[in-house]
Amino acid sequence: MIRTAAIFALLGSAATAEQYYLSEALEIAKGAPAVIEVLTNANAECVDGNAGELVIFDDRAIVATDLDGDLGRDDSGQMDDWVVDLNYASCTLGALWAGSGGAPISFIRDGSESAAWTGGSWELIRFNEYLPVVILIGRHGGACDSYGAAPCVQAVTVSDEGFLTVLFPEQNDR
Ligand SMILES: [Ca+2]
Repeated sequence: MIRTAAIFALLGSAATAEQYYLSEALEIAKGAPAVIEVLTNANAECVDGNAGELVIFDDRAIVATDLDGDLGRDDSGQMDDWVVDLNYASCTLGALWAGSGGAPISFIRDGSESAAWTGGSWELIRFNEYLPVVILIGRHGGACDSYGAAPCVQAVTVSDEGFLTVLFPEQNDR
């Protein structure tokens, strides 16, 4: 039994390694104009930079989720908030955006409202059921006024107020 589970685990990780390109990527989120815009712009960046075309090499590049806490779904039944993480995409002739601080990660609310930060990873947490989720983004240490690989994390909330994050963290006055 243990051996069977291990084999399935291997198959699971292999399935995410399949590459695909812009046309297939657009199919994943065709009801979300802001996702289409982010992907189309990334492809244009590859073309304009003579770096080929956009290639996505991991399913974590385009994820449907709930960011604003409304648990909304689009016409096809998918969650209507999205994350497009270019850490899992590249240009066919080489990455243009991957640096020591990661790549642009776009967060899209209800398919249409988007904001992006450059980072290496992201995660969602929820303080409690009455609050929207909190997006945690692993940023370049420079964004925390430290060295590049220092653990630097930014928190963002998504709600009717838009994308909110602390602008002046050094101010502790009430
Ligand atoms: Ca939503």
